[in-house]
Amino acid sequence: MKKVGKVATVMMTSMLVLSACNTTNLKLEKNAKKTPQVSASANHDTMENMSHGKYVNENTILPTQKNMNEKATPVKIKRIGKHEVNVTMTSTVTDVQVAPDVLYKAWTFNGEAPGPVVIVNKGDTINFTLENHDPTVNHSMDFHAVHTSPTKNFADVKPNDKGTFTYKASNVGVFMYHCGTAPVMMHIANGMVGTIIVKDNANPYPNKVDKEYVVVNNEWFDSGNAEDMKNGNPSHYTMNVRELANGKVGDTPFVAKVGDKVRLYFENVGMSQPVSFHVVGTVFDDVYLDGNPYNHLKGMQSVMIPASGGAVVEFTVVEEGTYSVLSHQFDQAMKGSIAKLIVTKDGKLPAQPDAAKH
Ligand SMILES: [Cu+2]
Repeated sequence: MKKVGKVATVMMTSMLVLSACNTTNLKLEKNAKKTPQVSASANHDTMENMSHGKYVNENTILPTQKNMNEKATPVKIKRIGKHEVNVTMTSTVTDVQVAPDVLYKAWTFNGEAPGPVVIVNKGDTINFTLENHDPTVNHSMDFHAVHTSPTKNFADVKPNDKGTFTYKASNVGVFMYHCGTAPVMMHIANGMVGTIIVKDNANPYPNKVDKEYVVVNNEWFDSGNAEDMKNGNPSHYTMNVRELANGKVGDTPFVAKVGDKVRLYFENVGMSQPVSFHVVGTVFDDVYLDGNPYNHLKGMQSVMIPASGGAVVEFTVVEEGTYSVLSHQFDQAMKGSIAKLIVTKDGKLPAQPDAAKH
């Protein structure tokens, strides 16, 4: 698991244990020798080291995808003008570990599930290219951050082909992206989801913050079965966390120091369920629904985020401790919609983090 922080991971908690399920906290939990948690990763080092697993979605894997397991690669974002960026992503098939000895053959963007965080600036024209490495299935990209014709610019890209689409990111905020190929439900449930953040550097959020993280909630269906998806009862949730440092996505642990003001870019990429987003032990001093500065709320305990919705939340951590970042719908938290923010005096990880309480 040594590189687990460098790729997006899918981590599932056991029904019996409320435990961390983000990349960094997996390490913490292991170090702390707590009750073992069920974890998952799209990381190939992990794959190589694990014993032979069984795909939980075995019955739904297409024969041509059976031997595919493409390595995670970073999203390519190249600025070609003051207000123009080229973004290139792949659609592919990647093994995702959903529990010890249990694999999910996922459809992914860039070999990650959820896919990589994309960051652009307000007003940018995005030239988006999707390289479809899947040998059998069409895929596409639906960015919630743009105004465009879906039929033209969210169009399918055929297997082993690529397509380029152009649109503008006019609205600041935190948005979902997903594959929009029919049946959309299946492409979303199989892992083709992620987060795009549109920043406004000319008019940033008013508060100065010490730490920024991207937190992404997702749903999984261990059968891979369309009927289960239609019934909207996920077997697992995940809460992935990525650091944002100097505007770039990093992989440092989910930590803060006492007195820090923390900003979370939260996005609910799950297929169907709303999420009651909450951080144990604090109050959201400032909330911007969908990350838009005009949607400003104060003093919120929990924020209801619809499927596909997002929010920017800010709070200050005043004491040391382990702060659960979770859906307060506890059926979801018990199935994995929980991560843990470690707060220490110096902002460094302790050898033995204390147990979360709620
Ligand atoms: Cu797709």
